Formats: sequence, structure tokens, C-alpha cells
Amino acid sequence: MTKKLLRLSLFTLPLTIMSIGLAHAEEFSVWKNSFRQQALSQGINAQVFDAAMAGISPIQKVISLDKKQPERKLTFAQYQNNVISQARINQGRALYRKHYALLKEIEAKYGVQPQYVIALWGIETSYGNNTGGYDVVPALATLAWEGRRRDFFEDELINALRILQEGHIQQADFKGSWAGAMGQNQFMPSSFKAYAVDYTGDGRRDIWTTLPDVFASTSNYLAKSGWNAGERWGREVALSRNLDPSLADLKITKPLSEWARLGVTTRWGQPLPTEPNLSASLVQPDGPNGSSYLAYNNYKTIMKWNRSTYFATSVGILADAIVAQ
Ligand SMILES: [Ca+2]
Repeated sequence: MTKKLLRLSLFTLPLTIMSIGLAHAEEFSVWKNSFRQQALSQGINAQVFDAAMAGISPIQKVISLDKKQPERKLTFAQYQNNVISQARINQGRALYRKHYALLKEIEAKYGVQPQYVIALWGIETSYGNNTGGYDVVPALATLAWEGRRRDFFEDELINALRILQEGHIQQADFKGSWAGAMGQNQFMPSSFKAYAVDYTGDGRRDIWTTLPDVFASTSNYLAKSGWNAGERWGREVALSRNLDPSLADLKITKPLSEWARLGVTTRWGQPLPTEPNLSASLVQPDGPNGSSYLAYNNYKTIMKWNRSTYFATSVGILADAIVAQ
């Protein structure tokens, strides 16, 4: 009886897997053929397309990651503990010193202070140590074919194919996250197109292995997204009296002098520096009982990189820690 059941399941299981696989393969090839026309009409060479897309099939892991329900939302305090460890601060300080001359040269060109470039590098990929091991083309093809955000991922895939076509990276080294974020600063292919820089002048915008290109590309992204040279991101503050909680809203902007009048102080209870009298928004990532921050223009620029207040606040705090005495 047991043997018979086992034999039966051994017989039926592979058939089931095979039929699912075949159905998917067929749909994938139908999508690929119509996408090929679209890519070619947007300037991708047929040889480049066929070489990059030959033999690829949907990556099941990418589909399951895309469908995964978000885990229980962390509080900002928990997120900050995960993202800004003392080890990450120490490593950021060491890398800031190690690359100081290059970073200052790049700052002179783009107007973005180096500690923010290092902080983004640290948070995105742990300073290049965790850049993602997925092949970019099949990962993006999977997401485009799966169809939840087809237009978005088809555009990203065309931009990815253009990166290969222009020779910035060899296909074997063309790696990223499961969702297509690439290299040491995790640019999507569309961000690569808009912001990546060949700082070394060798004709390749290499955000995978060439640090000057990585640093300049990050700086160029922030500069083109509205960074104000020399200004801070914001600062942690304290409230000396109760504020209307609805004032904690990124859409509400007041001069620092006005926040001071409303009772906002430095985190140590000192008067808020109001020179220069920057415009700022109050951010309370964990609500009125958690920590409070005043966010300046550059905070909103960091949010163009990643639209999360947790992310932007952590970049600012890590940047400050990297240059703290
Ligand atoms: Ca280069």
C-alpha cells in the first residue's frame, strides 16, 4: 500500500511540475516575442537582445519575493538599530578617511558632502559588500512577464539592455538585487541612465567595481535631484511644549525661527540655531511619542532616492555619525 502510493506520487509529481513549467514557458516566450519588437523599436540591437535574452526563463524566487507580504512593520527605532550599527558607523568613518581626497574632489564637482555619499553606500549595500547576486536581465524579465507592474519593468529591462549594448558591464557581471537594483549604490537601470557617471573617463559608467564612478554617480543623483551644497539634512530636535501633532507633516514647511517660536529646541534642549534660517518640516517617524526631527531641503532630496522617512532619517543620522568627532 505504502509502496504503491509512493510509486503513484513519484509518477504524478514530476508530471505536474512539468505541465506547470511548460505552461509558463509558453506564456513567457509569447511575452518575450512581443517585448522583443518593443525593445528593438526603442533602439536595442537585435544581436544584443538575442544574446542577453537567449535561454532565460522566469526565476521562481523573484516571483515569490515580489509576492511576499510585507513583514510586520518595524518601528523607526527598530529599523534604525538594524541599519545603523556601531560597526557600520566605524566602517563608514574608516572609508571616509581612506577615500577622503577622492571624495573631496567629487564634492567640489557636485556639491554633495562626502559623508552622505558614504552613508548611502553603507545603507544600500553595506559599503559594496551586499550588492545582490541576481542576474539583472532575467530578474527584470521575470518581473515584466509576471505582469504586476509590467510597464515599469519593461522600461527598466530596456534600460538594462541598453547598459549592455553600451558596454558599461559584461553580461556575466551584470548583477543586482532581485528587483533589478544594481551595483554598489543600487541604481535601477532608469536611474543609471539618468544619473550614472563615468568619473574615470574610461568610457564605462561602472557602478559595480569602480569606486570613483560609484561616488560620482551617487553625488550626481543627489545634485540633479535638488541637493543644496553645504546644507545639512536636518537634525534631531526636542519639543519643549506640546505641539499640535498634525504639524508633523512633510507637506508643512516653516522657517527654523518659526519652529523655535513653537518650542522646538535642539535635542539637548538648547535654542535651535536659526542662522541660516532654513525651511524645515517636522518628522516624527514613530509618532508624537518617538523621536522628532526637523527635515531640511536635503532630506526631501534623499527621499527622491527612496521615499521612506525611515530611510532618509537613517541616511542623515549615519552621515552625521561618520563625521562626528
Ligand atoms: Ca569609468
